[in-house]
Amino acid sequence: DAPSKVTSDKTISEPSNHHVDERQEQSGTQPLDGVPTLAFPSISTADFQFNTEKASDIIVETVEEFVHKIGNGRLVLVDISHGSKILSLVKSKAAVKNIDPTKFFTFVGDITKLRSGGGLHCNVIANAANWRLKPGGGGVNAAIFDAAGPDLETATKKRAGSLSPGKAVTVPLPSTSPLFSKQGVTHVIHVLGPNMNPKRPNCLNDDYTTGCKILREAYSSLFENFASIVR
Ligand code: AR6
Repeated sequence: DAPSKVTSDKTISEPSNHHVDERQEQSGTQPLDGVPTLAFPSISTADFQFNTEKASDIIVETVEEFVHKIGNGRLVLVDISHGSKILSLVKSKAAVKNIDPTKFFTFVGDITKLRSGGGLHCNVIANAANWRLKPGGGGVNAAIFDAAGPDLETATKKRAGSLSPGKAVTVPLPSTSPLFSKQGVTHVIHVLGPNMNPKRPNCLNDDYTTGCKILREAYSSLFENFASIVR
């Protein structure tokens, strides 16, 4: 069995490479390259105003802990903007800790268009949700509910009516959702992070002892949910 070289166009035209055929036959429950991948936004650091320096430490530490518990799965921290402070902080701290760059990396792009817009297939995406698990409200939550269509709200309601800070819930996406058919997303994991914004519910009023504990719990819960999908 010859090793497959999946990155070159030349390989695709090689008739002897049956790996290509296998990939085309896949049902959509796995990414095309066969590697389960979770794309996640930085929880709480925009609308919820959580300190990015502290958040970056927590992301890198929880990733380091979970990267060995997800089999051949990968974790990708995504942000929509090129000048993303959280992405650059996490990138440098992950490098210092020598976290395997094939298992964890950062990516600039719209989390709802990773396959069509960025050529990165992620079968699972995380959402920085609100406690009611409702569409709208701006940020990544509004973008994901918009892109997924009404299917996501219906499927979410079947799983949970609300979420406490630090918790996550996995929602399997119906194949009728455009996020499934166009982007290959089979599951959305809603995560509720700690809130430091006085204009939003459950504001922690700068209590970073509690805030850091909740953010850590949120990422652990997110990665555990992803690990259960991979298993
Ligand atoms: N693709 C990738 N990353 C994005 C996108 C996108 N389309 N949109 C935003 N981000 P936020 P929070 C990044 O504010 O701080 C909502 O209203 C963004 O740059 O979405 O946890 C909910 O309903 C940032 O790095 O989430 C909640 O009420 C990250 O996603 C509240 O906001 C998270 O930013 C949650 O606030």
